[in-house]
Amino acid sequence: MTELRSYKLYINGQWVTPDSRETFPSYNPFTQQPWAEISQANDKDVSRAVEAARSTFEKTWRHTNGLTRAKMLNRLADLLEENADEMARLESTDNGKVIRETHGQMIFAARIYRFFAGYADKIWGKVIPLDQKNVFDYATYEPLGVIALITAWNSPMALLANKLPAALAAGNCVVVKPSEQASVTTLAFCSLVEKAGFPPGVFNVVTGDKRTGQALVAGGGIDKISFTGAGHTGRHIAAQAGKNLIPVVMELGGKSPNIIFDDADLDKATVGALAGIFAATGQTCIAGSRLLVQRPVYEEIIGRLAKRASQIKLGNPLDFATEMGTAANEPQYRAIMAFIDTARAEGARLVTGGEAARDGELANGLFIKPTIFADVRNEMRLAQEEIFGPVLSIIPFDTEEEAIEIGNATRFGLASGIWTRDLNRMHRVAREIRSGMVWVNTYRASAAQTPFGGTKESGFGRERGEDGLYEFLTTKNVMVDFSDEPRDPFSARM
Ligand code: TXE
Repeated sequence: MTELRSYKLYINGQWVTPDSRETFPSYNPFTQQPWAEISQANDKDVSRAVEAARSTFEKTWRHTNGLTRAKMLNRLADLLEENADEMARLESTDNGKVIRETHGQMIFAARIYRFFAGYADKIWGKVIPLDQKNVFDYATYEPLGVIALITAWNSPMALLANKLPAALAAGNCVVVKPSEQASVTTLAFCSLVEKAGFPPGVFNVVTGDKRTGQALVAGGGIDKISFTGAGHTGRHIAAQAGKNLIPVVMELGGKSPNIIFDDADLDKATVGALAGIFAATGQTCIAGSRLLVQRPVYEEIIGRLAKRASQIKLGNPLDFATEMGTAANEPQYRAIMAFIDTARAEGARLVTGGEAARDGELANGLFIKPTIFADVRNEMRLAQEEIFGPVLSIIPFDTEEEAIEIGNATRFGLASGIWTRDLNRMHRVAREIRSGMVWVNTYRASAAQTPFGGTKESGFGRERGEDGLYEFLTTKNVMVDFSDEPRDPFSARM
């Protein structure tokens, strides 16, 4: 057996042994063997990280000019690109996502760092004209201080890139808590942050299970939390943040409707539906997991999807030819398989997949065949719960109104897709759908410049785009009276 990679905590620019000396293994879901040893941070470690971030923020970082931050962020983007192969290999080994996706995510992450580098020296304030003469008023945007960034296992570096560059461009210090299921890339990233020139204490990483996250959220000393993960965890974190009166950004789950109308370009729509659910093995919050198809093209779309889904190549996530990887970890694998059983019990029609894949090189991995259920009713659990796996529910509809009604009949509101050639319909449906993001004749397309986030139980706050920057800034208003006369509130002449 190869030796495990071993990681300590990254606090104040140093690798630190955890107070408890406790460690835990990280498993490779392709082999189901441990491959890395991760440190379990307790509340003392978390306090040290928060104190380091606070002290750096107060003493130096908050006075750093924007151009300096921009240079560091651009350098970090360069380093991420230069190290994309290695970082992708580490991430695919840790969470089973195929390397063609993790590699693309590293390059896209670099793009986000560059986007926010551009903002770092352009955080303008504004001059506000008032009613009174001889009063000058201006507002400035200032960093909040210390930000806790808590991420999930499905795409650790991409999720971090949705938060970190904006937080740093705005002039904050951070403490990052990656998922205990996939911490390795966030830890490997520390050396890139260091090489990019960020001073010790600006970027800190504490690893561990949910106790570490709880210590970070409850321990005090932080000014905001940005969280990506499960809805039930988000509720705990938001409740605790409420007690401490600190703001939160919540990126939670989804059950996004992907709607194909009968006038759509069916070639494009088929590929979009397929990529919408089977990319990332369905383990993405924006998965187009509810496919709504208008009746005249319903059976045709099912046929096309079944054919394409059964051809998806499962295999070693580290092989660039592999198209779909494993479930990211054992609990997730079991949860997905349980949903497949539920779908059968609920009476949905299994079109393809519906079982584990174990042939040849797949034998030891957590593989699940791309799975499609048709004739799903929107009230079924299959259509209401976030499965977070390669399981598509297809629901038929007749009219545009019905598509909107079904599309919105969910407690989530993260993303949605519309496939049509009718311009008027496209605008009508985009307006009526309750989701933070709408794709038209495309799905799961990303850009650094556009705001990412959801409504309803999918969360609140935005990442990326200009909105993402302002999540990490606070507004200060300054009012200057430059008249020569005193404004005496007790004088009758006032
Ligand atoms: O999430 P968790 P997990 C969904 C998806 C998946 C489920 C579980 O449905 O099946 O979430 O994923 C930390 N206080 N998504 O286990 O448990 C935890 O240690 C503070 C949606 O990853 O929410 C980890 O670092 N922190 C999703 C992080 O929170 C706590 C992406 C996320 O863990 C904590 C991934 C607590 N009380 C999964 N409890 C999306 N929106 O993209 C846990 N943590």
